[in-house]
This record gives sequence, structure tokens and C-alpha cells, in this order.
Amino acid sequence: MYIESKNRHPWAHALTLCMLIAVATSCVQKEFPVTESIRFNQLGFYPSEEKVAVIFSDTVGNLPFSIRNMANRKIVYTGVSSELRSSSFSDKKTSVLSFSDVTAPGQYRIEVPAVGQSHQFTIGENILQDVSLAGLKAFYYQRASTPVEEVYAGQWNRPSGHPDDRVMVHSSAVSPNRPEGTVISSPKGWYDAGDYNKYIVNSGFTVGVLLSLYEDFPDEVKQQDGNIPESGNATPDLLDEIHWNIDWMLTMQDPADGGVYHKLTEPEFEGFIKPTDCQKQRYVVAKSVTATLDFAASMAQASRVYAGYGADYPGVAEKTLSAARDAFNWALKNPDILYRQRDMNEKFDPDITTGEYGDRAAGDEFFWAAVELYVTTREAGFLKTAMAYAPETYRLPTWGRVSGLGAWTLLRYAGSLEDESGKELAGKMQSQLLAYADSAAQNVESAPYYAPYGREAGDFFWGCNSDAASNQGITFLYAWMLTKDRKYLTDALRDMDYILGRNATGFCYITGQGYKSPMNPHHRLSASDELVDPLPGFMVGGPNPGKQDGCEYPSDIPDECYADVTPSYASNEIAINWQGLFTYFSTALNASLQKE
Ligand code: G3I
Ligand code: 9MR
Repeated sequence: MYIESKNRHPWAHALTLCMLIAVATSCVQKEFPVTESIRFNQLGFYPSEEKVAVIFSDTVGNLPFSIRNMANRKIVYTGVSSELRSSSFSDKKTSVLSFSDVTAPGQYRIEVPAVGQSHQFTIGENILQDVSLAGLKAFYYQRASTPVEEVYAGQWNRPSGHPDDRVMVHSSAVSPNRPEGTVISSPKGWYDAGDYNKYIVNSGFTVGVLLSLYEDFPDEVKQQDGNIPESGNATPDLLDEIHWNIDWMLTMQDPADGGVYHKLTEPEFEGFIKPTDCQKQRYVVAKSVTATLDFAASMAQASRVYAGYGADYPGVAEKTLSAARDAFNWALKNPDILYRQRDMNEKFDPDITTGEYGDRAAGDEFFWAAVELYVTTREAGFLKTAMAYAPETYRLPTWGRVSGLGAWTLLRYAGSLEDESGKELAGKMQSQLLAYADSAAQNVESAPYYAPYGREAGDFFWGCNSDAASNQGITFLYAWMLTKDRKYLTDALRDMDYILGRNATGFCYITGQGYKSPMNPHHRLSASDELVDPLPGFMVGGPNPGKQDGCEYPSDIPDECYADVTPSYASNEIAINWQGLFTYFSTALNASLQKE
């Protein structure tokens, strides 16, 4: 800036001098173009935790960078990024910037003169609190058979849909007490995903994950205010929300024999229409051993949790336990009745073409159900079954592979188990889980995105943001809880950083969060309202080179196979099981970091 000397006010000299000094000390801000090539957790960083960003670039590494505090415009840190690195399956390169020494809460940005300046970010406490509450709230938006009210949902309010009070028993599901054509009432529950159906396998899994969050982090869960209709009662909002789904699940059990219908569904998927416009007849379809065992497991777990909340939920502990026992007995008598949609359609009408949630074996479901029943009742018979089906290795729990949920429960209750064989089983689960965590945590510092997740092509498949990334993060949290070794907590946070922006697409994969998040999820509720913004707080499935939806994807590279378009159900759908894992992960990680 040039100021005419003859008009100068005496102060002007001082001002000019200050500006010269400022330029010299770089307290004057130089503007660079804002770039999305500088990628990091878009929700921010905790003051005393690791802080890493990457430059997504195919040019050069070793680039000088600075961190600017946006309050006083001062540069507070300078450094040089790493050499270029890449993964085995991608030609894209990254260069890692590390600035963990910056610890003061505030707003900052990263400047890399050769590349540009980043979006602003926050350093502060409780960075994941908002997203974890949004994660819980998402379940409220998924509620069937009730109006979603403006006072809780703001602009996303909607009238009640899918009363499900006149559901037909499908010909595949008839029993002597319920002949074909029988109509039952099966209201409430959560819509499964982008579709409007309700599937017991996925519901049981989701309830199991969310109840585990309560059991592992009760203090944090009790403090949450989700602003849902039940928020005023004496029960934590998370448990109120879960109960909405449990109430539905209980209607899916045939009272005559304890078997549980696989799903409640329309015969083929509805169009992208509002719940109030859906006219198709809905059916309960075929009992299956996997649905029945997932039901037994989650009900047995619910029984011990709701025992503490009898004032708001009288009789629920007793009802869920007896439902779990009946279900388990049905499964023992019918261990081979797997759900096979194609076979079923050959025998029964009308054809059912909605989500299958099929399986090839039910050993992992037997394990999970037996563990939950054992821990709740302490009866030796259940322990014996659990031992018979115990896994040989720890696998990240997903809807079709649930043994990990049994492992989590055994680890949680290991200290209170009295039988020697129960303790031994818990010990086995502990070594298996730690072996997984240790192998997943190898050489993370040399990874292109500085995270354990995302280094292999196999990390990317339908639902991987949750079934792989969030799940691995939770497993690191278990490893941390078991050992108190802080390295596991850091690795969990690195996986979270990946999910929230430090990745190959630059997306923060939760709707309504960060500066770049999915706008067009495969979600009938979001797509059929008149609003631009999707319903908030939902995790989308993520990059999936399987591309089973036949959509146009921006790339063939596994970690870039993500299309933010409504038709992309293979990369951009939302689902309660994914939401459950992400809600566990974000709530538990925030709690663990705040406790430290
Ligand atoms: O192929 C991968 C393999 O490479 C990878 O190692 C492995 C890891 O577990 O996964 C493999 O299989 C994929 C599987 O999901 C993983 O869970 C299958 O290819 C893929 O087809 C399968 O997709 C499932 C999809 O339904 C199709 O059946 C998803 O898990 C499941 O979440 C999804 O569920 C649907 C419901 O049916 C209907 N409602 C929406 C819901 C969400 O999309
Ligand atoms: O919307 C459906 C989604 O919830 C499922 O995950 C997906 C795979 O089963 O199927 C979607 O429905 C599509 C159907 O399979 C094929 N026709 C188009 C439907 C909407 O995109």
C-alpha cells in the first residue's frame, strides 16, 4: 500500500513502519487459491492429539507449508511435507504434513505456497461431539409409523408413513396358527436404509452395536441430549431410540413357536417417493435361523440393559429375555433354515426381490446369541453352545458376520464371569482381538493417508466406510480399553480422520458435516422431500469398486470409486447398521479422548 507523503497523518509513519515489519515477519496474510487438495479431518483436531493433513498431489513432495491462526492472522508453525507416497493400487500420490505441535484451540488454515491454502479448520475439545449426536439423531429420522416432528427435526419434519398395522403373512411364512392371508400388526422400527423395508438381521445387528455403546460408555451416553420425543424421560436418549426398534422387532416373532420372520417388506423396492405415497402391500416373509438368532442375541442384551430402566420401560427386561429364549430354542431345532430368496421365490408367491441379507452358515449367529444369553442369565448351557461355536480369529463384526459382537460382550463382562471356561473363552477373544489390532496397525506412519485403514484395495467394498473403517476404529478402541496402550487410541483417531476427510476423494462421508459431504445419498427420505440438503448425520457406504449399481463413477481406482449421485446404492446409500457402527465409533472415540 502507498500513502502520499504530503497528506500523511503523523500516525501514518508508524503505520507504514508496522506494515514493513509485518511483511518481514509475515503477519500480513498472503492469499493463495483455496484448494481441496489439502485434505484433513474436516471436523477438526483435538488440542493434544496428533494433527496430520495430506496434500493429494501427483507433483512433488517435500513442500514447505505453514499453519496460520485465523484470529490474529499469524503464522504459528512452519514445516516441510513428506516425500511423495502412494498405495499399491493407486497412481495417486500424497505428501504428508504434520503439525501436532500446534495445540492452542482456535481456527486455522494450512498454506502450501506451491499448492494453495486449505479450508479453515478447528482445534478444540469435543471435536466429535456434534457428529456423534447427529449420528444418533439419524435414527430418529429413520423411524417408521410416526410423524417426525418439526420441534425435533426442523426442516426435515414429515408426516407419519408406513403404519404397518395391516401386514400380510407371506406364503413362505405361514404356520398353523397363521395361515396364508393372515394379517398382523407390526408397526414402528427404523427403515433399514435408503429403502423403506425392515429386516431383522440388520436390525438385530444394529441394536447389538448400539446397546454395546451404552454398555461400554454409559456415562457419556447418559449425558447425550438427542432432542427426540422421549428426551424428557429418565432413560438415556440412545436407549429410547433403540426401544423404538425393539418394539417392532418383538412383533416379528411368531408367538406360537418362537421363530422370527426374516423381514417385513414390500415385494419389490418402492420408487423414490415419500412414505405417505407408498401403497404397496407389505409382508412378513419366511422365518430364518439367522434372523431368529440375531433377534435372540439383541433381545438378550436388551434384557440386561433395560432392567435398569423399568420405570420408563416396565416389563421390557422380562419380555425381551423370554423372547430371546424362545427364539434360541427355535434356532436349536431349525439350525439349517437359512434365508435363500431365489429358492423361496421358486416356491412361493408373490416374488420378493428386496434386500436379501442372506447367509451361508449360522455358526457366528449361534455364537453371538449364546454369548448374550450366557452373559445375561449366567446359565452353563449357553456357555457350552458359545464354546462350541467360538471363532478361531477375530473378524470385524458386520451384519453377516456377527461373532465379533459376541467377542465384544465377553470382553466387556470378562471381569464378572465366574466359570473357568467362561473366563478362558473371554481370554481367547482378547488375544484374537489384540492380534487383529496389532496386525492392522503395522507401519501406519508410511501410509499414504497416514491411517491404518485404506492401504489395501480390499478395504473398499459395499459399506466399507462403516464395515471396514469405522469397525476397525472401534476395534482399536477395544484394544485401548483392554491394554490402556495409547497407540491404539491414536490409530482409532487416524481411521476417523480418514472417514472425515483425509482420504482419496476428499469427502467427509457424513451428510451435513464438514465442508464437502454427500449431497445426494441413495436415500428415499432425502430424495423425496423438497429440500436441497439431505437428512443430516448419515454415513454413506463409501468407495466400492464393485460398482454393482451400474452408475458412472469418477474413477476406477478402488479408493476413488465413489459417486455422490442418488442412484448409486453401491457407494452412496445410507443404512442403519453402518450408522450404528459410526455412532458407536464417534461417541466412544470422543469420550475416550476427553477422558484422557
Ligand atoms: O465382495 C466383497 C469382498 O471383496 C470383501 O472382501 C468382503 C468384505 O466383507 O465383502 C464382499 O462382499 C460384499 C458384501 O456386501 C460385504 O458385506 C458383496 O460384494 C456385496 O454385494 C454385499 O453387499 C450387500 C448388499 O446389501 C447387497 O446384498 C451389503 O453388505 C448390504 O449392506 C446391503 O444391504 C442393503 C439391503 O440388502 C437392502 N437395504 C439397503 C442395504 C444397504 O445397501
Ligand atoms: O434402493 C435399493 C437399495 O436400498 C438396495 O441397497 C439396492 C440393492 O438391493 O437396490 C436398490 O433398489 C434398486 C434395485 O435394486 C434395482 N432397481 C433400482 C432400484 C433403485 O435404485
